[in-house]
Amino acid sequence: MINKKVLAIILGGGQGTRLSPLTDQRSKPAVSIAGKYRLVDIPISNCIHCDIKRMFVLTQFNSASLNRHIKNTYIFSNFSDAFVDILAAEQTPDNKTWYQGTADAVRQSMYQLLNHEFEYALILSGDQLYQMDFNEMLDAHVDKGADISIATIPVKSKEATQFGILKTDEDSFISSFVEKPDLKELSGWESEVSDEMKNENRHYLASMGIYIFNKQLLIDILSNPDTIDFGKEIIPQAISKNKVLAYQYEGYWTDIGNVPAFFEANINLTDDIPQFDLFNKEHSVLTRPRILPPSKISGTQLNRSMIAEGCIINAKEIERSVIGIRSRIGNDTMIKNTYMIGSNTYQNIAELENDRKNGVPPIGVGDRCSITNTIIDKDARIGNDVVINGGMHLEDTEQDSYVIREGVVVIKKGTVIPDGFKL
Ligand code: ADQ
Ligand code: ADP
Repeated sequence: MINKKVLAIILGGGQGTRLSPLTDQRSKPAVSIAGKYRLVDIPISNCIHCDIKRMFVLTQFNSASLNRHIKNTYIFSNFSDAFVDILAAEQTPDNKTWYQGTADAVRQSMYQLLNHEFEYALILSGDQLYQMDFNEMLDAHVDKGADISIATIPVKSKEATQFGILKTDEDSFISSFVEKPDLKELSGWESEVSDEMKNENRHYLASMGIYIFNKQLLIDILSNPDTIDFGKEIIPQAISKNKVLAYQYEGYWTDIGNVPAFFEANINLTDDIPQFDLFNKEHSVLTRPRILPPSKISGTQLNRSMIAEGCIINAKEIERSVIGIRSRIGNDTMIKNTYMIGSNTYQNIAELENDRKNGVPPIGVGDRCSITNTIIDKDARIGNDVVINGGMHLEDTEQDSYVIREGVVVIKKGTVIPDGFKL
């Protein structure tokens, strides 16, 4: 029953610049993943599967789509104490600033958290793809008498620079920690890892940014207003004063906090046996049940693609792509390595006719297009005969209707790409 003593705190994102432009008009937890879910569904589903059902989502701004999604999705019985509440950074008479960092976000939300009884705070990132049983981590935390526990995963040296890297003693307590070390700082930070991890060259233990804190300790630590971030200040300071346990995890886990990683995580879902398994019954990803018709597909050769509900597709070929809810794709169009997020609405015949009269492409992708290595955000209107050929040959750029990040073209939400556009 330890999970009943847990309050989950999901860190829903700072300024969101790394996922821009997907976060320009919505908060990060509301960004769509796999064509029908939202990022916040991942940590919430992990919690629900562990019977941890009291959750706060801390976000930098309150977006309508996040509110609507949470309100319409996570509806619990009146007779349970379960809830998912959004706490957006807000100005109060005592506090004029947005969340300055992860620890500051928790500090500013503390007065809300303390309205609930709990013994352990489970602090989670909102931009990671993984299916994890937090109960095992909680059991280890209690069995070992830890003050703080951190989930860790072995990573390669190339990735180690993006994470908090740590070393442990023989009892798995953390003896040293460095946040995002340079490559040249890495020597001496290797840990003893399993043979499987050794074979994959994953010698460094990284913090997954998943923490369990005993309640009183969290309150005490956050009473120092100079601490802004868990990774930068709190964890490095805590290891000398507290018992900080490393909980080793070796399953699939990936950080999807920037555009290229987000793109890759979505496209990888189309693998024959994807590392993140949406078809796993025990760890299913929960989301809002929408009442959408089945997708209607005509004349399309589909290879290794995922098509969400409510699409109308007449394309010639779709390969290694994820096509989100309510997508409309025209005749003779080819789509490859692309994540089309979908649309919020269907246009009716009169609206389509009106668009045609006004020379505006309808929502979706038009006829005879060729689109590769692209993310198409919601409600974009891509005309006929458009060619978008993303890839490393393109330089990073920021335009009105699209951006390019490490070869991935992102068509912004609701923008118009005119007939004949070529990239
Ligand atoms: P990062 O992921 O780089 O490193 P950070 O940018 O602090 O750390 O983000 C952690 C989580 O908090 C993300 O989900 C982010 O969106 C969210 N977040 C950031 N600022 C926020 C704010 N002001 N308000 C609300 N949410 C916010 C951290 C640790 C590393 C660890 C990696 C693992 O610092 O030690 O290795 O996570 O991914
Ligand atoms: P999704 O999660 O499917 O993207 P959102 O909650 O973001 O849906 O809603 C998207 C848009 O769809 C809303 O802004 C609204 O215009 C429209 N919408 C959703 N549900 C309804 C409804 N029941 N009636 C009318 N419009 C709706």
